[in-house]
Amino acid sequence: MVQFNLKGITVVPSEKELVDIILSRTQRQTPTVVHKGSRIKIIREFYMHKVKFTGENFKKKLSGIIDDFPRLEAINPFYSDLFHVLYNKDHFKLALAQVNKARNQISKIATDYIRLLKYGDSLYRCKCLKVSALGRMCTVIKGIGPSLAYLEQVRQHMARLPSIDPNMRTILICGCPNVGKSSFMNKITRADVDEQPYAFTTKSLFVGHTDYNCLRYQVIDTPGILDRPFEDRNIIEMCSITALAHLRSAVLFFLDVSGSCGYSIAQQAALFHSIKSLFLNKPLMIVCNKIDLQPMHALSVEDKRLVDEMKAEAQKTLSIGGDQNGEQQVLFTMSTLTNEGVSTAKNTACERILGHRLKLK
Ligand SMILES: Nc1nc2c(ncn2[C@@H]2O[C@H](COP(=O)(O)OP(=O)(O)OP(=O)(O)O)[C@@H](O)[C@H]2O)c(=O)[nH]1
Ligand SMILES: [Mg+2]
Repeated sequence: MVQFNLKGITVVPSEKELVDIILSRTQRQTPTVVHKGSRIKIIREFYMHKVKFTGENFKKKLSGIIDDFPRLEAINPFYSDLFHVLYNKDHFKLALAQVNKARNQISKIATDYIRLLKYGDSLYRCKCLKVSALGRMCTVIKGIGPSLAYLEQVRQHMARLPSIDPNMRTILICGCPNVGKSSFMNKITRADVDEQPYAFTTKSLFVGHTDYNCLRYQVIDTPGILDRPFEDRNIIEMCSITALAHLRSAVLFFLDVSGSCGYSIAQQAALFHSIKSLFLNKPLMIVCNKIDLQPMHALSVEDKRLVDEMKAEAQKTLSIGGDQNGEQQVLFTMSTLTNEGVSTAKNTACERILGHRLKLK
């Protein structure tokens, strides 16, 4: 699997910059004077060289752009899906295809005009052909202006994405919005994720690292997910879904038992059941957060039943995933405010993902 270098893509110039770069290079790096009295062969070669040189440079620059961007089929499926969620795969491929088409057109213009120049019979005629060739090349470049601008935007956005290593030991934090995912992330890593008392504070994936027993673990904080049909989910939620679907990780499903997040336990349980297929084959833990506001023993009968249902479901997922010790603890309680249960949850998650990976090996 090709490692996808998010930050290594060079700046994509605008169409104007591209034309300026290439034309000034032609001016600086090719001979500048030819005498009227020179033999016609010399004059033709003089202008042919200019056309060829300009065409090659355009082609080199465009090839550089095409090669720099990742081939979506060759990179890790997590990244190719995330790419699709964020930038739309079709739009991206179309932009690259247009750059490629421009490259071919420029190639053809260069060959055509070089052929015509072979029959140029005067300095004036040869010069006109050269001007026309370069002009047509620039027109082609102008045509791909929007594609270049789009690719540059993708590049800038990509450079700001977190560097997630899909093959590392990973702990993934998910759940409804506002349940305290980022608070937990900030407790166990040195990441500084924004935590606010409203939904969708976290708008993209965040990565931090934590150590346990001399090993390093990658912790991923995801944006909150709402319980609604797949096609209604927004880009922010889809980032979480992509991470859940592709990363081999221990999953911590956060449950706000106090309901202060704005979602009742029933709503959170509905979300759990709607995305439970994504938890298959992963060590899953249900973390009941904010027990400082709502102790577990004071839960209503109905809420208790919902939590028990989720617990049973989680245990089932574990045993389907080949985990024979079906009675593993899956329900944890925590308060990121008082620190109660924070380290237990973290340590257990680390042990589980380590054990899971060893088993897979
Ligand atoms: N009382 C109490 N409040 C908490 C606890 N954990 C988090 N909070 C508060 O809950 C609010 C939301 O916390 P965040 O960590 O931003 O929640 P989040 O799940 O990351 O939210 P999104 O990023 O919007 O999905 C903040 O105001 C926190 O102070 C807790 O254990 N007890
Ligand atoms: Mg958050």
